Amino acid sequence: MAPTLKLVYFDVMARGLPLVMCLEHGGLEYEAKNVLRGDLDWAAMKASDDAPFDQLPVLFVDGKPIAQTAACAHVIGKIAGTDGGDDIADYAVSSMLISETEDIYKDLAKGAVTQFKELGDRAEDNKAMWAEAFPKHYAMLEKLVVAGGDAFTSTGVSVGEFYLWSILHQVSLMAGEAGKTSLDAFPKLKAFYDRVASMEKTKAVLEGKTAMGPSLWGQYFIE
Ligand SMILES: N[C@@H](CCC(=O)N[C@@H](CS)C(=O)NCC(=O)O)C(=O)O
Repeated sequence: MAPTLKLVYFDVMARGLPLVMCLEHGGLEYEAKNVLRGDLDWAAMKASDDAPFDQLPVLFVDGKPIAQTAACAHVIGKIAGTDGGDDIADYAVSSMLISETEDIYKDLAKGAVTQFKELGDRAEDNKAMWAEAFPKHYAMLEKLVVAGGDAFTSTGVSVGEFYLWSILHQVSLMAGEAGKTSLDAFPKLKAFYDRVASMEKTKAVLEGKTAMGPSLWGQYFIE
């Protein structure tokens, strides 16, 4: 029997988007709680054993809390059968993409202006993020796009791909506003991004038609 799943997160895309993408594209039933919407008391949850590292997201699998976004994605992939499974090459690529996305996330955390963090004395970090970090990540990813010119795995629907897409999407929203890094210079990566963006389940996620509800998708990273 499929395990029961409950995702707890805040009111922003950030680390919620990759997990909702993995859950929805994996065709899994899940309950979602948004602590900023008041679905539950985050302070009380933090004080309990339900937040293993005092942070969100937390994915409850049959009531057991799993923390760390990457770990949650791996678990979702295993449950949904979208982690590459017995195909070791696909499994490896999907796993690599999850770790690579975390590296991009680190650059964002260092250089980006967010809903809650102003630029302050990080002007150089912000410049380096746009001029060096993103182009370098994108160029390396471009070389890994293989299947059909718009996918990284033989299925094109692994958790690693949805995880990566979720951060590309958030960077694209920033880039759209600031006009600083565009996927246009990386045609295969762009084809991948566009393919996933055009999927019906992705559209439903972005339109807020998921268990997380319409209020989830505030843009966390601004510029
Ligand atoms: N390494 C963790 C980082 C999680 C994290 O930074 N969570 C932030 C929100 S994105 C958080 O819970 N902040 C609220 C708090 O610390 O109270 C992961 O991958 O999930």
